[in-house]
Amino acid sequence: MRIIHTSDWHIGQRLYGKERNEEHQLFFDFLLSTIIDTETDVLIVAGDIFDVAYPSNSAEEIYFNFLTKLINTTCKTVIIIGGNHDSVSTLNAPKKILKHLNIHIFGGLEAEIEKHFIPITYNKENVLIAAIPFLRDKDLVKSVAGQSYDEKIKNLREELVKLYSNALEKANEEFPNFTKIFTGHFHTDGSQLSDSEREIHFGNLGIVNAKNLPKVDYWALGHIHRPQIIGKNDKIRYSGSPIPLSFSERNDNKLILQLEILEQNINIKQIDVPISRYLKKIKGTFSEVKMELEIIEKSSFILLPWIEILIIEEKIEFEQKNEFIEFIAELNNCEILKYRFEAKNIIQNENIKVPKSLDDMSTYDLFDHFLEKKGELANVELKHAYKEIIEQINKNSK
Ligand SMILES: [Mn+2]
Repeated sequence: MRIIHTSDWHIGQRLYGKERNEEHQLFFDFLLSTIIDTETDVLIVAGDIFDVAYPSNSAEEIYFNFLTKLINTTCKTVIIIGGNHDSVSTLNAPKKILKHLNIHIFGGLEAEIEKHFIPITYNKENVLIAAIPFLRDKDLVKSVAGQSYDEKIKNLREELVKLYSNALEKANEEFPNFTKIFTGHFHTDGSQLSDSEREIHFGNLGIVNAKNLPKVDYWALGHIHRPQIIGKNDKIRYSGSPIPLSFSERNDNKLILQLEILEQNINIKQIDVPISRYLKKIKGTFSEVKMELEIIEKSSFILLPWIEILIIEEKIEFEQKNEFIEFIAELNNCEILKYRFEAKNIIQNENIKVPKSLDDMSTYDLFDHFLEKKGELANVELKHAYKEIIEQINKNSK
């Protein structure tokens, strides 16, 4: 049996306001052809299907088009769980009808854990997938009055481990002799982050120690955008996001994981996702940056490269800055997503002082900025309360 594990698609994501739809479409074309070429039987998507709770029509179209194309392939079972970015109700809306196509959606936690069990038998190979989504605070504990923030977090982590241990116990009773694959969308201890998982820092649950997780045959995890093995155990894995979601991920190897299960042994293979768009950061003086920009080869990639620039000079002359803006406007081998000037010495002309643009800041960054001014940057409790408010607003604005 062949299974593909992927996660953190974040369909509909924007980078400095730019749509990523073309990149997602190219990824789905690649995923589809990989599934067909390798005769994959099962697809697992470990959360963060969409970037926002209420995705745009074009984001939904990309998603449903892909699912439709899967119907005529060897991939007869699709398992999709909700991540922290997904709205449970958005993801679950087509759940009933998709179930008839063997596409199993778990936007949120069901009342009974057994509802998350998907037993699969192909070629005499028996696999049980426990498709458990991102767990929200309310799924884990009722809030207890008078409990400190630290106590609450500790409690949440313990409850998460308990929930999974209980799931494994039930799975062993109901499906003995099945290979057990569990999904999860959470942050484990020791994982390497990039810039695009900002919600983590406001994390409900914080970090789970992988050592405490029950021993299953494979953990198909989502939430962290860099692909990685956790705790040197190659059966606990984050597949990472298929496209770089921030400039900090520009040098990451983006991939999907393929599990080959034979006589209950799991063999794991990484399959690289081709880069459709090159992301590059350039830092230097005016002339250094110009030189680097000129040598970028457009033709090496399907889509136009996207560049982030930081110019550092002793002092920045107004004319020089204008000249540079004209220069980048005429480039056709790449697109400049963002540029910034920084003078090493005292800035002489007030006009060239570029404050951090609001466009570059998320709601959370902005709140961080506010906390910093108030000397409360380390106050996780306030961050947590803020996150709850933002989530409530997003929910109500639909
Ligand atoms: Mn994510």
